[in-house]
Amino acid sequence: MAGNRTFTMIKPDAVEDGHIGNILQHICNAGFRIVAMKYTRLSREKAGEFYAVHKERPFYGELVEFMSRGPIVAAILEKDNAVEDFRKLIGATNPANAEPGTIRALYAKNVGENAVHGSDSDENAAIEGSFHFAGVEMF
Ligand code: DAT
Ligand code: MG
Repeated sequence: MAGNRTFTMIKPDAVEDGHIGNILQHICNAGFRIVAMKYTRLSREKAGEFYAVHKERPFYGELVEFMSRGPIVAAILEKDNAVEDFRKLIGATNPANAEPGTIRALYAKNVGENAVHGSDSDENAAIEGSFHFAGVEMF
């Protein structure tokens, strides 16, 4: 059965460009409930840990630099079929391939600076949510 929680980050590019409010509005309008949320910044070390699965990829260094260069908004979101529905809402990793109207089509710059993160499985949603939030910060 599909789980009902996913994890997201509004990435440094979208924060720098002033898109926090618009992106949160897309998320809420799509029927996601906010379970947990914080405005924070990843250290290089923490960004490296979060994206450790991509350690061998050629873009890993660039990704860690980018994700630690400024503040982000981290959040846990709830909705039926959350992981899949959220991936649909954000669109493809490369905004050039993202469906019109998706968050990445609207706000992402390129495949590296792509505005938002969305978990790719129920298992990773739980791991990523716990990476950023303690149980007492989830409502
Ligand atoms: P997604 O964020 O859509 O789940 P992913 O898990 O494959 O994509 O990659 C994680 C992040 O790494 C992605 O959001 C941006 C960066 N990235 C992926 N592919 C890249 C590439 N070809 N060049 C530069 N950065 C890339
Ligand atoms: Mg991914």
